[in-house]
Amino acid sequence: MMALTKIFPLVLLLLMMPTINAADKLHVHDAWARETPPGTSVMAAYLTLQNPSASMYTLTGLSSPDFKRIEMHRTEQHDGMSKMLTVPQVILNGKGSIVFRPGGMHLMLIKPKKRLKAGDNITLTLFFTDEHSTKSSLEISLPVKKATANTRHTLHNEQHDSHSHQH
Ligand SMILES: [Cu+2]
Repeated sequence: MMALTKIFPLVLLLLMMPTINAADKLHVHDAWARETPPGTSVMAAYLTLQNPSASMYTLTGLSSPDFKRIEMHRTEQHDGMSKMLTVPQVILNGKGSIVFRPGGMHLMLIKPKKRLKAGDNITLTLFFTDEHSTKSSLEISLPVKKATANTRHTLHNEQHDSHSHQH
């Protein structure tokens, strides 16, 4: 009886948790979203995901209360034209990292629910599955920033492409 009363609160606690959150082990660095002019329907965001564990994760998608939807994109050069392709999921190897950066793989934040300016913060949830198909998620907050002189030239292509986005 003694043991049972000790175990019961723990069982209750486990039941109340939506998932055992394995993604908490992952590290996020350099997360930011690029400020866009008023009326723009897409924003690009960047971050580095680092996996200090030996387990493999698959990033299966993202969501945000601030946007209608989030897509993962890859910029590719085709006959001198740059083009964005949707990436359905990304593998994060054990001890590996994924980099979303200007000019490469990036996050496309689609249809903001309000105008977001430099200094604002965006909440993002990243969804993962592990090797055992166990789902987990990671919630992060990232700042909206103006593009710096350093990133502006690489951003040109994405900015250009976002105008031709069909959403
Ligand atoms: Cu894109």
